[in-house]
Amino acid sequence: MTDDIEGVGSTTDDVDGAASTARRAIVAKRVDAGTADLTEISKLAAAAGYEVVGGLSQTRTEDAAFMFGEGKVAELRDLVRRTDADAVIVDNDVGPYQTFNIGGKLPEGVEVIDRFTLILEIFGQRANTRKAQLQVELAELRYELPRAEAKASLAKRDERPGFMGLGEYDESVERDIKRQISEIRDELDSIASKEEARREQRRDSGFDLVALAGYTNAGKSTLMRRLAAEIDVDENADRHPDLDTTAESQDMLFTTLGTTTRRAEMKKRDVLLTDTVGFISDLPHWLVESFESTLDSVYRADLVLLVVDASESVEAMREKLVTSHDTLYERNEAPIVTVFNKVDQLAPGELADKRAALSGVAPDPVAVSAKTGAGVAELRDRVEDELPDWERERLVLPVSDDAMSLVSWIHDHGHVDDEAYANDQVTVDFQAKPSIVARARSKAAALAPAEST
Ligand SMILES: Nc1nc2c(ncn2[C@@H]2O[C@H](COP(=O)(O)OP(=O)(O)OP(=O)(O)O)[C@@H](O)[C@H]2O)c(=O)[nH]1
Ligand SMILES: [Mg+2]
Repeated sequence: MTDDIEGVGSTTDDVDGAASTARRAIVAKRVDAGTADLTEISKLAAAAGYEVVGGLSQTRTEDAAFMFGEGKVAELRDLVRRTDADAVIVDNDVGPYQTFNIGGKLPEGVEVIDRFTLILEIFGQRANTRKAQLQVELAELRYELPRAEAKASLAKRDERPGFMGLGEYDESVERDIKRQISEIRDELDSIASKEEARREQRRDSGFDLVALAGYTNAGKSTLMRRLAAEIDVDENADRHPDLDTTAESQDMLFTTLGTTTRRAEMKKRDVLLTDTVGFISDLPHWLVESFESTLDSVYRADLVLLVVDASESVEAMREKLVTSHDTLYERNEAPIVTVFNKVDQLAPGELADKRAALSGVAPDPVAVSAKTGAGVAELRDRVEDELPDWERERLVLPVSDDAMSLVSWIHDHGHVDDEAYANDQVTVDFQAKPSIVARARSKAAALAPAEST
């Protein structure tokens, strides 16, 4: 029996009394070979607000009717009774028929939930922007669509006296789902193009866009706060609305769902850092696609920081690195810097061993602790090194009001190395993105009499 899961308790730390209202869940998983690991599904269940009251696993081939063996399902029923659970969460791709069958063996009212439905539940609870809500709705509809299609074609085939019209009804349900999907897609597209315009606007203002990516719980949000902390103090005055999110860190999966952007000033470059939803393994493509536009900020960044939890085993790190690279390389053109986070958790020598073991998938990682701040200065330097190169330029301008506002524009959009005044002229030596340099030149040309050397 595997009723007790070590190290996985309830994470419901609500005030007295609230805990008793938490839904109680049994987690269950079947694997073909080896031993089933219930850790992740338990964490997901906790993230969705369940109190995990028991676990059950089985190593055997899939049973077509019940997913598990029938004996195991009987065991599951006993466990549900003993623990008074409200739900059974199965960490397998349970088909609708299997879900129905398992449910039939359980006490009345006990829900059978699969991994995807559970993740959708979490997303649904945390979706607090229009975009996140639309994405959750889209994922739900895409989950329902094949089920509705199957029903419609079954009903059509089975149409017989007494059931007349049912096929038509199911077909209209199917059409309705398709219509809703296309409406949501349209709305998401229009949100995405607004966001794209905003990214371009920010680039035009001289910002480099850096995105944090990586698995859920890797420490992205903690690192974001670490990198943004110093500048945040004097930035409060003119915060963009979406910079004004109190990033939170919890030892919980999918803490961050929406996208948060904050300013992180480096030595020279002005960086906007974006934190977003974490990856997780074993998601069906329809679910990943539904959340694709959330990851646009990663795919369209100037640089991606791929954060990995270095306190995990080499095997776990390797798997996550490979999956992350697959996800990123498909759509991403920006350079990627791998960040080994949580190095405060490592034993002496462990970091060197992990670096060596993972050099194939993570060639030159920066090791940091977002928690203690160790290695963060090195990371800042690395970010500046890896960002697309700036161009150098020297402009000689007449001293006039227009020229002075150009000089201050250059200060805002690039990095001024030297500014010298002589003979009614000002000479500005600066570095900036090629597009900014080009604009500064044409602005300078519009001033008369102007020279550029
Ligand atoms: N020991 C240690 N813990 C860390 C470090 N960085 C983050 N953590 C912890 O790891 C957990 C997850 O951190 P988050 O920053 O929320 O992780 P995330 O990648 O944003 O996670 P999601 O938003 O769920 O995708 C929290 O409990 C953090 O306190 C670190 O450098 N060292
Ligand atoms: Mg986060």
